[in-house]
Amino acid sequence: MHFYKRLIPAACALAAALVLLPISAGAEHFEILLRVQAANSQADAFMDTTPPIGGVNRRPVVKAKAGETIRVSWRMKSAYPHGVMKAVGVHFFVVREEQVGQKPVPDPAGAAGVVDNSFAMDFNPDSVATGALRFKVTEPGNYLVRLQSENTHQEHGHEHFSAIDLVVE
Ligand SMILES: [Cu+2]
Repeated sequence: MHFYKRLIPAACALAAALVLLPISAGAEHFEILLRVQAANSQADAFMDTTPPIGGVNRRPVVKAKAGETIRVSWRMKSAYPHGVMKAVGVHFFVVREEQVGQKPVPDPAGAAGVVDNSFAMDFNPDSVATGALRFKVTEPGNYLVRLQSENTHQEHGHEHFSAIDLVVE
């Protein structure tokens, strides 16, 4: 009898997991392209999702020298044909990081932040947001350049991002 009582919660947990699975498997809500260009190095990155923290894909690395102009451009397009995604946060930032390829994302609003821009918009099925930025990094070190969605986790089960590491020597 005792044994049966334990089985019931386990069965419920399994049913919940099966219901959630199709939602998180359909990860196509946005197409993202992020490009970072330095004088002699450049890279493109595409969409990744979180969780897990820091995503799944290995990030490309761009190398630059201190004081070089770094050019960044990004494009975020709805890949969701079924309706309007309301009040999506679009957050672009550059932040110092400890190690190239690290998974934890430092807080751009904190001491590690270099650039921090964000806004919110509704994405219709054909909506596209783009941005471009030039900046200079004067301090050698490792930096994370990242564009991410916010406020979509509740509906989609994840957030979307694209990220590139910038190594300044
Ligand atoms: Cu998605």
